[in-house]
Amino acid sequence: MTYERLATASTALAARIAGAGRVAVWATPTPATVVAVVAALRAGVPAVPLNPRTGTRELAHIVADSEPTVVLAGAGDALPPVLEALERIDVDTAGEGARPTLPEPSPESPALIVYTSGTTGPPKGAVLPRRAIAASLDALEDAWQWTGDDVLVHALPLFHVHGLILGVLGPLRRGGSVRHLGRFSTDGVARELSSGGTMLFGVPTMYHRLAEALSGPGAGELAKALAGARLLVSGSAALPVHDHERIARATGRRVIERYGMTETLMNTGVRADGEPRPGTVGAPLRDVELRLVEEDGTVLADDGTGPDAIGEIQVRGPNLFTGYLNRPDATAAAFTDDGWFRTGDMATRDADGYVRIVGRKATDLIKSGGYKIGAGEIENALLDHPGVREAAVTGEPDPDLGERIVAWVVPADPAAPPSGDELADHVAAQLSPHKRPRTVRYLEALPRNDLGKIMKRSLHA
Ligand code: MCA
Ligand code: AMP
Repeated sequence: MTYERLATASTALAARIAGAGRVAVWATPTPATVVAVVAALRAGVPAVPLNPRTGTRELAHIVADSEPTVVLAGAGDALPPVLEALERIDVDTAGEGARPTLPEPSPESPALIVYTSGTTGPPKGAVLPRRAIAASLDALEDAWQWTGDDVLVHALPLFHVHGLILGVLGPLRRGGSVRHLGRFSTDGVARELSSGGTMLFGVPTMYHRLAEALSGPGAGELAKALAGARLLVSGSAALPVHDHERIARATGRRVIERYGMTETLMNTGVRADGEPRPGTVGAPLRDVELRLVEEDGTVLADDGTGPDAIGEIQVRGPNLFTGYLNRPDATAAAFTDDGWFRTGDMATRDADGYVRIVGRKATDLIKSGGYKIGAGEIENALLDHPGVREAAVTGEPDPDLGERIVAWVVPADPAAPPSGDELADHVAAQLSPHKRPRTVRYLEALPRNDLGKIMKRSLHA
């Protein structure tokens, strides 16, 4: 799709949705989604990107919470019943019409509402103002010398920050291009990078699969394609050093990492002209203030914090969200009194400012395939299944997904426990397929302390 076509189609759609309170976007990896999001941005109407695979319970929550009046979808998309009450507009990627200059909404006005999981309860809607998106993308321009000549290749879903903001709005802000693979494949990456692609964005699971393919048949083509890219960037979770090294050995090229969060967009990154250092996520990006804070509130010094000094990453800057939709309590809890956002990520800092993420404060947050998943939401869904009496969910290390969701279940009837597949299907249908347990373990009782709280650490023991 050319810029000309995108401008015409999105302006025509913007005229139709102008004045709507919020629009939901059925975010398939297609040009229709791009036209829909751009139209919403041009109209100044906040867009709520929806994962088309979201299950009934989670989708009902998102719709009730964000109250969109319109849903934008591709012409052939079948929408679930919960969206039927909304006005549906089929996105016409060939839409025609005049192209009046639309007024630029204020920088603080909400652009996108992106749902993200916490440790307990259903996902919260992070309200992202235009200012944050612009600031974060411009900081990446600075860090990566990202220009209109860049051709970005990726296969990230378009309902999260990584794929939508970095992966689509990023190239648009620079006047560059994007080639979305539709779905991830190592062949697709090789094909696009060897025919003009200059940058690859992906989550660690994708780089792990590239590392695997680099030792299989057809490795030569893939290695050449990766070696020819200007930048290979990984984010959304930690890329294990082992995969960093395998890719470097096979291609002579180093993957660089950046660290972000739905609420903060991008915080740190290794620069294009910086030293790639596996195991680190680089230094704070332009205009991002970052500090490490110990449990007792002590702020670690910027310099001289050795590798043993661990603290929670707190950030401040124009890249931050404005708050969680309808959740002033959660918003207040996420910030310190002086406006620092508590990320919950634990890190150390090298002498030159490179940040190393070493863990997470909450054990009840799981990162699987680059998706953030709360143990609590899965436990609640499992408890809804008639065959489950008690349930606890943990994450276990997984070479492909980073972490794998494990469900510990006390069956209602020990003689006839629900199968692992049945429970996985149940969670996929209620929440999302990527939240389904990959392993189910059956117990007679969950280990609890004197207060009745489940002791998750003893589960693994
Ligand atoms: C399997 N499937 C099922 C079931 N079992 N569906 C329903 N019920 C079941 N019981 C389906 C899946 O939906 C999927 O369908 C297929 O089987 C395989 O699924 P799975 O094994 O789960 O995943 P995968 O296809 O191997 O996906 C790996 C992936 C994916 C491509 C790496 O995890 C991914 O796209 N991750 C990106 C996450 C991301 O963008 N995170 C950014 C958020 P089908 O094959 O048809 O699809 S973080 C962020 O934005 C911050 C700001 C940051 O820092 O970036
Ligand atoms: P999300 O809420 O899905 O936006 O995920 C944000 C979280 O992903 C952060 O709080 C980090 O825990 C994690 N994350 C993102 N990028 C990286 C990275 N490069 N290395 C390690 N963790 C990361």
